Amino acid sequence: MALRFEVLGRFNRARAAQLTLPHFVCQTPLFMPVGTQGTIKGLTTDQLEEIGCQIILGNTYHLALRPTSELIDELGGLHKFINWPRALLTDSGGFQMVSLLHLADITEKGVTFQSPVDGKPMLLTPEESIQIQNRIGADIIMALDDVVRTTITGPRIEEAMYRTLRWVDRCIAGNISNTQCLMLFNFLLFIFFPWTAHKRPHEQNLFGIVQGGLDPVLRDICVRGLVDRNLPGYAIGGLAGGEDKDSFWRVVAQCTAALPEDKPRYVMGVGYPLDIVVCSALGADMYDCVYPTRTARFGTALVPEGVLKLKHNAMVNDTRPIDPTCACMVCKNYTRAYIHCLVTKDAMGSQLLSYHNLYYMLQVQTI
Ligand code: PRF
Ligand code: ZN
Repeated sequence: MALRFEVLGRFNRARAAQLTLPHFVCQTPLFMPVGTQGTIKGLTTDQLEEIGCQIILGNTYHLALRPTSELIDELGGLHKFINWPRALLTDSGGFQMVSLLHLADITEKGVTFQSPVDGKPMLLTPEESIQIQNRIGADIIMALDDVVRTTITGPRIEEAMYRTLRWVDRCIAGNISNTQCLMLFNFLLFIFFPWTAHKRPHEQNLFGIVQGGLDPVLRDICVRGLVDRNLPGYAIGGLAGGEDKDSFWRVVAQCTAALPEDKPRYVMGVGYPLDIVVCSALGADMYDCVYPTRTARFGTALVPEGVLKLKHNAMVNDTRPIDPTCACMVCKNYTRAYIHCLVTKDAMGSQLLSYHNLYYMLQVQTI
């Protein structure tokens, strides 16, 4: 296991912990901004460090298409490629395919989809997802899961949960065999060409993902199955897809209560400030979401009262900062009137809003 998880303090079910990863020592609860292609749209890695970002998320599916995992590997791994010294996590790709490409077809072998590059059918298997993630080199890699919307009912939920458990075994086996091959390769490389050895696959942590829709019996089977496999961390998947808050929080409460105390718990795709506070109170530690940066590109700022729409006409001559209580660089230097003027007209508008929104999220995680 290439991580250490030390709980530093508890309040009822909530905990604050130190998560030591190969590239960074993180404090939890933590929020991971999503950098689909490796980069967070509109922000430099220096700015991300400046606002206290500890770990960013990349997507296997997008990175495998462009620039390709082979190229990232050849150029020394994703950390080096994007110039990010801190921690990285890659998602396995299945969820992105199913959510982005309605034509994706899931069978026992894997997920088949039409390549957006040349339209040819492509198959992503659990073994391939792991191989790609091993090449990318993130600190945390995710098992390929069979994701279904929580709003559907019937036998498909059960099928997806059991398939997720079968696929996690293929991911574990693939990760072990790639790791062994690469360790041997690295050893030989180190003996003959020590300056070229950069791959450290044994320092990656494979997390399993709990599925099972809104059904407590299925969630219970999945949690137990994953805990038996003794993985370094566990994610709660299949949520934040249109179900009501009560059902969503109920599933999180059930899973966090059953997952081990001494391992990190990651709720996938969650990024509304309220959900982060509630899930952290229920004992979750990690989150990711495109919401803060996506909503910034639509001209919306996150503020303690909720949201502030910078496109609104009322901003035309408003000389206050986005949030007078915020200590970020944007709120210290720019007025709402200026950002209103830029928004939709100049990339700087969404860059400034993304900076503020991520700063806000990274403050929420420390409350
Ligand atoms: N699985 C994976 N990635 C995800 C999710 C999931 O269930 C979600 C939750 N809808 C967000 N991202 N692999
Ligand atoms: Zn601010």
